[in-house]
Amino acid sequence: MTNTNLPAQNLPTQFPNNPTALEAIDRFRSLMLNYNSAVQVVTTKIHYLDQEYQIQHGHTLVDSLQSRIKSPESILEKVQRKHFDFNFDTLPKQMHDIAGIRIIVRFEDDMVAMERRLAKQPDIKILRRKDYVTNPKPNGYRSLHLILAVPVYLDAGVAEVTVEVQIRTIAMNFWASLEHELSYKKNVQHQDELRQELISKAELVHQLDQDMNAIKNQIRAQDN
Ligand code: 0O2
Repeated sequence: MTNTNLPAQNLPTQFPNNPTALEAIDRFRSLMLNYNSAVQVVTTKIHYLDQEYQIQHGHTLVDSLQSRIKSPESILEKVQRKHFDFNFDTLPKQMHDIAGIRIIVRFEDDMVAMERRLAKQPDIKILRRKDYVTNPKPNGYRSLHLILAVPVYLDAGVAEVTVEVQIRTIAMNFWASLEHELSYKKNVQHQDELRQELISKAELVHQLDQDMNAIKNQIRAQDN
């Protein structure tokens, strides 16, 4: 997870005497603290929901969980790319993936079960849902993205903080991690051919997910 403490040695020498800059740093730190708190709240809920599911069904829902807070550089890059205003009041309303949690499950059915359980939480609102499983991206990317609003209790009151939750199978995550590597690496030889290969492998991954889900259902049907 990103450390939001700014290294003191990188600050210009006039910073200690510049109240506006110091206030901006404090506001940025407070904002990042809200996102950190929201990630902790949602992560704790997911662990609890997973343990409850295990008691009910005898096996877990979550294979693994990852979380991150976007780095200041990455926030700035997105602000510029999407032409957002860079202002502490509007930023949280425009950028919803500053805090991100990725839930990796084994089967497509487990994605549905996890989404249902999250949606039932009375203190969580689902603001937006992007279903890249039913409607994959042209490059083959599959995942379910939810933008959640969660309450964070502060001295000054309750802040509603957004967290992007991505729910994927292990196979979808395996594919996405390699595609991400290809997208971010410069000067890769045969990039276009590799992209085409990944598009066809995405279909194999999808077929594998469906087959494994069906086999799992047959195995578990014998328990009843
Ligand atoms: P990182 O390193 O994961 O933080 P929007 O927020 O809706 O205005 P955006 O940002 O395109 O537009 O949102 P979207 O489509 O929900 O995707 C955001 C995140 O999903 C990305 O975050 C990736 O984590 C993941 N993602 C989306 N598309 C792809 C894809 O084609 N390939 C892979 N590997 N991942 C994808 P970041 O900030 O780009 O990166």
